Amino acid sequence: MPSVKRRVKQWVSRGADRHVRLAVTGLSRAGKTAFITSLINQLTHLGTQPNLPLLQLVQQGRALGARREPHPHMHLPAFDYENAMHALQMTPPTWPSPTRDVSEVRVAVRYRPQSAAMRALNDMATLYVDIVDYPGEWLLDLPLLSQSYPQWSQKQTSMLTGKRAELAKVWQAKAAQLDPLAPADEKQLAEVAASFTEFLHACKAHGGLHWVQPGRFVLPGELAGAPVVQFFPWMGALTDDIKAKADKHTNYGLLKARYDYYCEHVVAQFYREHFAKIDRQVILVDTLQPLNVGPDAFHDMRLAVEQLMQSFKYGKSGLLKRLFSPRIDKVLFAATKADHVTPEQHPNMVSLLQQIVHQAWQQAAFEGIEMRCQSVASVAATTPGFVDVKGTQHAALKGELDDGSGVTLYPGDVPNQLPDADFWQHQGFDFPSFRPPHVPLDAPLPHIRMDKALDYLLGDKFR
Ligand SMILES: Nc1nc2c(ncn2[C@@H]2O[C@H](COP(=O)(O)OP(=O)(O)OP(=O)(O)O)[C@@H](O)[C@H]2O)c(=O)[nH]1
Ligand SMILES: [Mg+2]
Repeated sequence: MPSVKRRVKQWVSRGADRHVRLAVTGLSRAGKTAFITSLINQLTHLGTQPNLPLLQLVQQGRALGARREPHPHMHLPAFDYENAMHALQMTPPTWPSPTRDVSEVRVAVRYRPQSAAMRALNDMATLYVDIVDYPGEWLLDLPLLSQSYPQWSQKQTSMLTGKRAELAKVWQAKAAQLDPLAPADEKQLAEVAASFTEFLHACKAHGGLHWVQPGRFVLPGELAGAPVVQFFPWMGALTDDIKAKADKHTNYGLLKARYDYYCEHVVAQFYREHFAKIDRQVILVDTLQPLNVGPDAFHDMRLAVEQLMQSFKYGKSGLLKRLFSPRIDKVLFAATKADHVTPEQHPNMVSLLQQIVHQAWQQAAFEGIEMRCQSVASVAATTPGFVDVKGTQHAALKGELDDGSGVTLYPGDVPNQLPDADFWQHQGFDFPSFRPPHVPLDAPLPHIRMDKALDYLLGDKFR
């Protein structure tokens, strides 16, 4: 090929290639690793055994194939797809291990362009999808950027009710020993901070309470053990005298200095470094687990989701706009683990999620961001069917429990709106955790509506 023609072709080909940075988040155990693993798995089977009938690219016969490629940001850990798949393909299969930090993976999807003009120049185009997994807890820290240390401390005090207040007693007793104006005792501060961090973990583990601040304390990643994650809210009285005299060599002053440092170098830094570069965002919400636990857990999940949404409320002169130029144009809220309930309950899952999300969404200025709610099972561990009870057919699920025993059950009705007292008293809801399905090595993972999610997130990029 003459060199000018070749260069034109190369140039056109580069023009046909696109990039999209897709971030996946959600509170811990929401299903992020399973979602990303399934997403990669489904895409890499596009060329051989497509399992995405609702993806328009597949319907139009334009999908050619996909493969994983080295991700571009070498300072970020790689999303561990191999290990996740290894866990799912073990005998017996197991769920991938929990993850604690941000990670990234790139998938290149080859397809035939849609427009005749593009096709005349190029028979193939590539969409590079960079997928980022980060803990939703990190987004819970956004309000810290507009609160001073005393204001944040006051807010924390007002949140200490019910179960949370009970769990807080140990660290509060330790903090009460501190003299705010005494020379900073780093050892003592570290001990109270450790006790405060244990309290945050206990809120999640024992209370089913997910709204925890600072979010990095429960998922510190590389910051574990650093002084920047060794502070706690000041619960004692704050007199003007303390505020005036507490320089950074005092207990109170050092706590305040660490808080300020955390806001600037951890929270703001996350928004500048990671959040600013996201094009599309998936927020995974496990709506079923809090229904299993009870009203406090459900209320708390709602609070946490509302808080997560604040990160998409840029406003004209909002805090986030001042930090960077946000570019997210689509957000998908997905209610995960839909295979835990029978298919006729899926619409209820979606309307429940919509209720959680919409109230907050409608009141806010989310200019230029499109939003959708849907339900999804990244890796379907059950098969739906019917059981005959005295001559009547009832919807049921078949699956394997963690111990390998097979069960057929009906876990309960999902409320289609925010559950009221009556729901908690009478209806109840109970589902076990299922073992992942046995999948042949070369087959794609079974899922529910991953294709619909992909079509919403990426469909318009396959032009
Ligand atoms: N049945 C079913 N269970 C799921 C599905 N996705 C996730 N789970 C369950 O939820 C657990 C948590 O899923 P992960 O994908 O590890 O969640 P995560 O958000 O990455 O969790 P962390 O890394 O701990 O923050 C899994 O171990 C499974 O038990 C699904 O599609 N179906
Ligand atoms: Mg994970």
